[in-house]
Amino acid sequence: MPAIVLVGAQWGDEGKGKATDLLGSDIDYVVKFNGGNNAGHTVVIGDQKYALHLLPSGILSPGCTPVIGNGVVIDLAVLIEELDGLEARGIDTSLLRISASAHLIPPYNRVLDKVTERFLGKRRIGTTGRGIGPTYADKMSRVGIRVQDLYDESILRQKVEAALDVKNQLLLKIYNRRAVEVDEVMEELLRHAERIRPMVADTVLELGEALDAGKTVLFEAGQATLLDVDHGTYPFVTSSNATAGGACTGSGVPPTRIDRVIGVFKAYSTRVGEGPFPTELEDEQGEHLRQVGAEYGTTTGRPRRCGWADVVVGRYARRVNGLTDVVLTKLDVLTGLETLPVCVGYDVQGERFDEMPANQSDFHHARPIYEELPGWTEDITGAREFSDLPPAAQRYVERLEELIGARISVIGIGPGRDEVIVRH
Ligand code: 2SA
Ligand code: GDP
Ligand code: MG
Repeated sequence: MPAIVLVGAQWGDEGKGKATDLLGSDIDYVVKFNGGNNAGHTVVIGDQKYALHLLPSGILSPGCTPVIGNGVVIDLAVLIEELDGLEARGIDTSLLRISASAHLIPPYNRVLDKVTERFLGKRRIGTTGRGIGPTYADKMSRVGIRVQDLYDESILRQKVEAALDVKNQLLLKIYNRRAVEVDEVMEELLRHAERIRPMVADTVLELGEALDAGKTVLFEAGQATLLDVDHGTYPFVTSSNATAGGACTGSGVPPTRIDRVIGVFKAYSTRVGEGPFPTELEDEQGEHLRQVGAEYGTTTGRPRRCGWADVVVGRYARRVNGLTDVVLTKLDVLTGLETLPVCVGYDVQGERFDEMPANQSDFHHARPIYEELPGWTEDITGAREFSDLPPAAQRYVERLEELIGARISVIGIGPGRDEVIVRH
């Protein structure tokens, strides 16, 4: 299986980091193709817990080459901090490759992200405040700063000056903030330029050659299907393509080379930030899922909104991403609940929707139609075969599989690397 894409099938934090780590030993290259340090992937190996933001989770697998693709936006200081943190814990980061075409998050975009949110007030998106949206906006407006610009100071200065012409107007006149100086931006951008220079590469060529040589490449998405700027719950989305198509544009590997697309689906639903969430539980049941599932943002520490599983979302993710199989995570969190409602459709002001409404207003008004499945009380964290699971847990998995329409090939039953059931 030379090229595999791994995506989030809901609103993120499904456990993509752990799923990537599980595949780690079979993977030669792992590519982050979208987003930046808004992502947070937690991987637990033995008694060690790693939180990754800018680096793909495959960096934890010895011998696997991590790649930051052209579709990523990079905050250099965060990247260096993450690299140093991993090195200090004995993780080899020397193989890292960084696309010369990836965009950099300049300091003014961090400021703009935060002040825009404040300005929006109750219409805010609930961003992570890392400057992600403004940096992708600059990319599309063709005023972005790329990794390769670091190595030609005069070009870099011209680009920073051009960007600041507009940004300072915004900061001064609209947001009543101080103007940013060209020199302070130059200093921040250039501070780590030499340190990363040996890692900067033509990653399109390197990945193409790796695939030609029969190597296995895993593309690891940040965020998820419903946070995708085109296919998510716009405008309550992130600013990149987090769906499988993004793996191609964000890495330069063409669609004809992708062999398999794995969707990671949590056994219930969570969302951080604002936006519609039909199965959200704003009661003690939601609080129960948050506590048992430890549902707090890996990057910002924000409490995640929690709700029941939604297979309309799952089916939509299957369609948009072309899922070949599903990794179902956090089944253990549902242990002890008497009944498990699964959302199988929406009621939108009297009209039934079995598929994702194309119109956002309909989705905002969607009320979940539930099918209730029986729960189980047995501790399932020790299960290693599907047949070790209590019948009700097996039924829950099989029903989700039926309703989503893709095979559930792996089941997570705890955060640890070995707390997993692989179905053959
Ligand atoms: P942004 O910062 O522009 O990407 O925010 C736009 C929306 O995208 C959501 N978003 C996320 N949702 C879930 N998990 C994310 N990563 C972190 C984690 C989040 C955290 O792993 O927990 O720590 O808070 C992530 N990144 C972006 C965001 O909430 C907005 O709704
Ligand atoms: P990602 O953004 O999709 O990589 O997910 P996060 O790392 O932000 O959030 C998933 C959380 O769930 C992490 O803390 C994982 O350690 C944890 N996790 C992953 N799989 C399982 C599982 O099967 N059971 C339990 N209890 N926790 C899990
Ligand atoms: Mg996360």
